[in-house]
Amino acid sequence: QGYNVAVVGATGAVGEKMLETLEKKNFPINELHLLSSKRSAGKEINFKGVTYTVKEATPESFENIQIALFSAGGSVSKALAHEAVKRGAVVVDNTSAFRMDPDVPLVVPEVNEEDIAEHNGIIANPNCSTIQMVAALKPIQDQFGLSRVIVSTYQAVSGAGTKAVNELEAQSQAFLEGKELEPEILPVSGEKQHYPIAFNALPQIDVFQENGYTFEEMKMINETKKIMHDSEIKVAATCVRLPFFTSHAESVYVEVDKDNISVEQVQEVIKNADGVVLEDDVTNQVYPTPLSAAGKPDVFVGRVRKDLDNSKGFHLWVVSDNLLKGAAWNSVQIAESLIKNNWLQK
Ligand code: 11C
Repeated sequence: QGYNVAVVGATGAVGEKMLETLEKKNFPINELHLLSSKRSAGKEINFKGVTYTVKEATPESFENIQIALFSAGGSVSKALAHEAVKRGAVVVDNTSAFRMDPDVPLVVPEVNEEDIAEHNGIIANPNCSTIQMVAALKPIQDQFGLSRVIVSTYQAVSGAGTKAVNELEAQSQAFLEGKELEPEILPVSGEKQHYPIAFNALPQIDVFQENGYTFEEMKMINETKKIMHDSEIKVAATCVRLPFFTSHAESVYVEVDKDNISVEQVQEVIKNADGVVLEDDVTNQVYPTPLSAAGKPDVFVGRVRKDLDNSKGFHLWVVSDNLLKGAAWNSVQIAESLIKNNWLQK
């Protein structure tokens, strides 16, 4: 049996990975509808040897659609997700539009798959940097309890979209040729001030909030508490953009509840967790990097070590492909879970 599936934002960086993931997982598709904003409509995309013309997404596009994967920006989701639900579709939304809505489950299947059952038509896919962190934290929370998380991120430019990828490429070339850099996109498209990303590090991802944190940092803080079902966990984040294309890396400090936990015990629970791969052998210089994780669907963890001052404190290095587990792969996993558990119909 196949399902009628719509991919909204099919021409974007995540949309492309969604199609790759649907193909790779041999997702049961009856009809595939590729949708986008007016600007990208008319483009042609090949899926499993068939050429599809991308159509402009309108409310009527969702007639007879059972599963709609949205990744065309928050404004498109706000305008059309409820229209899709009204017409009988279940929406998996990869934008920040509904993530903190109490009526919308926010899901990383390895962490809180059961929340999908509570959906009222929309399930939100968390922010990429949150997804990989909570996947690594869940086995630690389950086994040892978790009271505090302090994360610093090292994020790829693809998180900011195709224009940011192109900007890094062009600036790198210009820099090596000794030319002047003319930043136009990063740190945030549409902001007043832009800075070069090539050979640089930008401590701003998304816009600043009144409390001095960026929206990306607040997403990591608020989404972590919601997904892990614990509003008491203390979370702080500093999010930084670096000049590489794929995968986000994170230095994560955690404090567990239990006493006398060893590094080996933490490594063991991470090793046994679904969707998480332990790559941690410093004697042989084994640890994940953005390049080694790119193109793979898992979350990779290395450099597990004990804090030198706090006996309940541990440091981890967490890396994952931001467009796969951070976006497309997680969305398709949610869609698979809807089917497997009979959660499509309410
Ligand atoms: C970045 N994490 O790397 C962002 C991209 O809320 O889904 C994902 C934005 C989001 O810029």
